[in-house]
Amino acid sequence: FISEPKTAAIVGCPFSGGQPRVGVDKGPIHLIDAGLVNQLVTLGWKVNFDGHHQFEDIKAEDDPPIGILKNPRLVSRVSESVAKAVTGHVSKGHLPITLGGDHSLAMGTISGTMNIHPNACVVWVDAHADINTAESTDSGIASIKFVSAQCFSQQPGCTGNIHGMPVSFLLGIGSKFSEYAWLKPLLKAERLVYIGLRDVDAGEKRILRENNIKAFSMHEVDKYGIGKVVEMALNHVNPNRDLPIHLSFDVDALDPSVAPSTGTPVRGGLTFREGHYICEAISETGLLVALDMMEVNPALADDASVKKTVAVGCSLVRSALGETLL
Ligand code: EXY
Ligand code: MN
Ligand code: MN
Ligand code: MN
Repeated sequence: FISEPKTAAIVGCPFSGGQPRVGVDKGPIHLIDAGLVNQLVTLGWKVNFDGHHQFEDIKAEDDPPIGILKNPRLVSRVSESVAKAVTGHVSKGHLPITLGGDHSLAMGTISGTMNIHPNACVVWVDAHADINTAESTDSGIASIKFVSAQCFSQQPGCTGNIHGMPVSFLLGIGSKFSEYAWLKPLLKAERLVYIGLRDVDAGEKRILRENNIKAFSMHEVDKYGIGKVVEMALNHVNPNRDLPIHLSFDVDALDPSVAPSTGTPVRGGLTFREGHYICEAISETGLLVALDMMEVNPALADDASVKKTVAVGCSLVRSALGETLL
């Protein structure tokens, strides 16, 4: 699916409107400043990067919540423009690498991929399922009286931060909002698989069950090992290994000891090698058509932690683009 000479297009997205913490908008700037472009050139890629993606700004006072959704218009318009950029790259046989920024951007990246490859499958690597709906919100908060001892969530259920919701928008489940009319439900539940989950709200668990969505939590990673998990995940979404793959990687899938600088860290995550193995195995399929590296927040934690998180973000991208150990 990628034309020769193989070309990557960096879509740097300094955007934080899908969540409340400042600093995640600086993630792409740090990843680029760490030398990502040259690292990919060294791997044999032609790399297109002509500055970070520019968004229109919508002032907070012009963007009041719609129901529970926070910054709804801003998130919608930014994702829509990211979708256009990604569609443009994919249509030319280039591999877009979207650097977040928060994970609400994946509404744009995955729509952008699926506009060209409607049969693409999505591998979503994350501590979280990011599949809340406006409804799972209230039901979540009303039905849970405790937070799982394993979870760090301050608040059970959807918070209205749209980075916890992009997957439901992509699947077309939950209530529809006219501001998101551009977002077509192109993704089918059977073409989606998760790896790394460990902080899933009660309402989200119900959505996963009701829609028969395949998910490999950290429990399955412990039980089967990462090699078997990736094989089972691909067998589910891509049984004949002939469909294009969109890999959406939230850096918080990694254990906080490996990737501390992120807004919603959850202990018990993927090791450094497990994270890289996923990227290597997907690269080996030769089917990767788009990649997201999301939720690097250089404003959180000390300098050494920031360096470590940015470095691991770059090395995950390199692995997905074919860097091997030997
Ligand atoms: N499930 C929680 C919510 O919906 O607010 C937490 C979501 C965190 C999402 C991070 C980006 O992966
Ligand atoms: Mn391009
Ligand atoms: Mn996420
Ligand atoms: Mn996450």
